Amino acid sequence: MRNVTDRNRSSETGMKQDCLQPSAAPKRKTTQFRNLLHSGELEFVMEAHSGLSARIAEEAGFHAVWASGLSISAALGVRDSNEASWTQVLDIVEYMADATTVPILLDGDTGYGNFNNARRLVRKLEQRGVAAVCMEDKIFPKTNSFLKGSTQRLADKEEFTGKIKAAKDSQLDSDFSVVARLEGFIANHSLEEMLDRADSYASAGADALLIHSKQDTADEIASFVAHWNHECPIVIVPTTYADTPTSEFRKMGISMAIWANHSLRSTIPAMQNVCRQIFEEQSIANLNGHVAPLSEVFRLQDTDELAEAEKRYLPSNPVSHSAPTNDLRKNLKLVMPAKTEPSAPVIQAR
Ligand code: SPV
Ligand code: MG
Repeated sequence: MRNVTDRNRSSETGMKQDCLQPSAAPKRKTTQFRNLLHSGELEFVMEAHSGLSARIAEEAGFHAVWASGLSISAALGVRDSNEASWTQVLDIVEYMADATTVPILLDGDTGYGNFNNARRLVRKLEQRGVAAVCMEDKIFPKTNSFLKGSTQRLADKEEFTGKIKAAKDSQLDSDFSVVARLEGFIANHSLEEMLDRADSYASAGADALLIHSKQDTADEIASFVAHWNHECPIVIVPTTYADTPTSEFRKMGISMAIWANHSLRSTIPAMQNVCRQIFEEQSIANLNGHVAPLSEVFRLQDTDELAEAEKRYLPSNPVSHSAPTNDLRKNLKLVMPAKTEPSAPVIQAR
């Protein structure tokens, strides 16, 4: 089912509006993401939490971006406990999609409610050019999987299965992907239960399964894949087992590894150091290359594109409306509004 016309979808494909040629049309972002899931290679996906960080991830070479719930909430100054509303997250992820040509996989937490909220989320993500969503089998409001001492309550298996099915049934673009994330290992459930849930979610139409683990080795992941005999691609988040060589993941047949929070974490010492230094020195004279030059900020904002567009779309001799030229003044008369109207004079052309 593909009832969305490509003509209206330039923001989704990352195509510039002026190069819409069918033969040269790049794949839709949803298709790009699906192709990554099924590339037969181990693909790496980089975290981002803003338009800027998403663009930087793409420039580094990543073919897809993880819109991390932890990072987005941290950047907003709130906790990873659904304190940011789902529409606030949607607004951020829209900036990220606009700033990139690679697909975005949104960390959609639990889908922000029940099946109904999840399917509305899918429709809104499609409208905003997001290629895929990941939803985890926990209870709303969720807490971060690595938060020590937090209770990680799993959703009922049937309820979450229905949520995945509703999400899949509601997508308009057949290549939009729904990744079902299993938190069973995080919540200390057994491998048997993980396999049972995985089976149920895959049967409901999940396009991939994210198997999460908080161990410092990849043993749980290895035990799961050793018993998992479905085609459904496996996604992992090797934050705590960062020392496991990626060659191990390849041997296990993992499809995608997400570097889930490292862009956000890199900004924290950078901001702390520069703030401390400026505060202590009461000066910005000695930053010595610790901050990007303004030219780099402008480049990342694609300021040149606006300058080019101004040449195309603005009149070559612009007339200022706030300060009419003397020539123009001759053709204008000053009209004073009636007493009941706003007090500012209105300039009216003859
Ligand atoms: C996130 O990045 O928000 C995630 C991954 O959900 S983790 O924090 O590792 O649970
Ligand atoms: Mg998260």
